[in-house]
Amino acid sequence: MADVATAAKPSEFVAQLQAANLHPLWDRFRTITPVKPQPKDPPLLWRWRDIEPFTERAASQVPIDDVERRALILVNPAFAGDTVTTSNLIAAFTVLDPGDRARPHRHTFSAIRFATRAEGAATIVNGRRCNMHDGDLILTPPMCWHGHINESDHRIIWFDAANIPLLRTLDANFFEPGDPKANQFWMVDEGEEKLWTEPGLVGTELDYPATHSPKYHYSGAATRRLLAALSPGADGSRTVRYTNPATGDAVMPALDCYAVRLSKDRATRPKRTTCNMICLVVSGMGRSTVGEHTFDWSQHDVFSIPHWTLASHTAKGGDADLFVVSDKVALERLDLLREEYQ
Ligand code: 1HN
Repeated sequence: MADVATAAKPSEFVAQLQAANLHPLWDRFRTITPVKPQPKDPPLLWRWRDIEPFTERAASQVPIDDVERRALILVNPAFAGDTVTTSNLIAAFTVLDPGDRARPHRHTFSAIRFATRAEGAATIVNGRRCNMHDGDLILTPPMCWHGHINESDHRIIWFDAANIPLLRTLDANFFEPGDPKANQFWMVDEGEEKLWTEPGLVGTELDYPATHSPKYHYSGAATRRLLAALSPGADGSRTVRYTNPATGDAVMPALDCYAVRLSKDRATRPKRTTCNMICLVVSGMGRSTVGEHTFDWSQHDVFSIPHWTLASHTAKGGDADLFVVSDKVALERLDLLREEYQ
């Protein structure tokens, strides 16, 4: 029995524990072990028509030589001012004027570009030139050197995504600048990218990293052909996963990409998953219900599907294509992926 006269009151006891760098588990067990995931963010839609004027201003006010990248990041205010789109992920739009070069660098986070209006731009990845065409996906895997160039006569815009917030949580980010004056960086052709353009054919003596896709450039035209060839599922949707051609796995260690085609007026079955997703509307129009929110979207709009939030999508007026970037492979590798249909 505690000596009632001398026992500290619970709050005093907790204060004394805290002063000794100890916490009681009993008063915070439910907080630190919630019965299900608790996303910080409600889903959010960013409309292209609201973003576009800022891309114009960024291009005219921010000289590319003064900055690492001229990108506008889509931020959810639920992260209290932190630069996060949804848990583990950020998305952005990059704008480059004719002649602009975004200098070479490399880093441990994984990133992608998806060409929305980027005809005439190129990303150089590890000495391979990847010319951007409509709907192309270009990977910049961990620690691969990359820089961007606009050699067209018009302003170009593409969609970016990266797992920077995940690497910040893990505090595992390393960054190395390249030499901004090294002209030879840009003087390359497609190089070894040609080794990875024929599906199902792999050179037996090739030396390539097993940790991410050895293919960096995925053609939009090929993606659209495959989407058209697939039979729609029961809910009218078709999904293509971008994969590492050497292993069949996700393209990068903690960033996973998908192309989805929705059939007109067919709602997908409401689903929730422990992974986080950011959806770019590639073409068409439609409506998504994500958690408590319903969004009407059209081309170049972006919306988030935070983890463990029910989502259903419907194309309106015709079919619609979405590009989806997610942390699904990260959850899979930790054996934390759970998916549920309503
Ligand atoms: C990024 O890493 C690059 O490395 C470009 O080329 C744009 C936008 C948001 C987050 C990371 C790049 C980006 C980005």
